[in-house]
Amino acid sequence: MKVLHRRFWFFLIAGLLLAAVSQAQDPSQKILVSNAWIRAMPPSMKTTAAYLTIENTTGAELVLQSAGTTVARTVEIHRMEQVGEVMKMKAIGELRIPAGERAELAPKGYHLMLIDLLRPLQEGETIPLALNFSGGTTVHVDAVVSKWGTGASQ
Ligand SMILES: [Cu+2]
Repeated sequence: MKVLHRRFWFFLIAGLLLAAVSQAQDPSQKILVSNAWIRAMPPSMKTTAAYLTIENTTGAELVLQSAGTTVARTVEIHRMEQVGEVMKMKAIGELRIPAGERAELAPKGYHLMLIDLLRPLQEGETIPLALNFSGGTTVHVDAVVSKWGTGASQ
């Protein structure tokens, strides 16, 4: 009886430790995404942009490789670039975020381009975005549709 008890406690404690360790190792918990919003557009527009802030507390470089959403056929990572007198958008393959740093995707800078919208987005509704990072980590975030942003990342 006594042996059985000891075993019980051993497995209980080992199980709790394992759970704690696996949670600490889940990199998605160390990728902090905030201020996610999508620009509200007239219903005739088939593209719009999503903005958000990604904070990398994983301790290693983080690479955003792609993104997805249920409301657009394609999502591209874009950057605004000065070409002569005008600002132009350019698709970039990936966005690197060094350890301990944050990337602000905001108007006039980096953004996620939602291309071929499957339906018009209503102001105030919440749209799920999936951010796919190198190493197979995906972070899900809800972005609110707004004309002017969340206020924090305007
Ligand atoms: Cu763009």
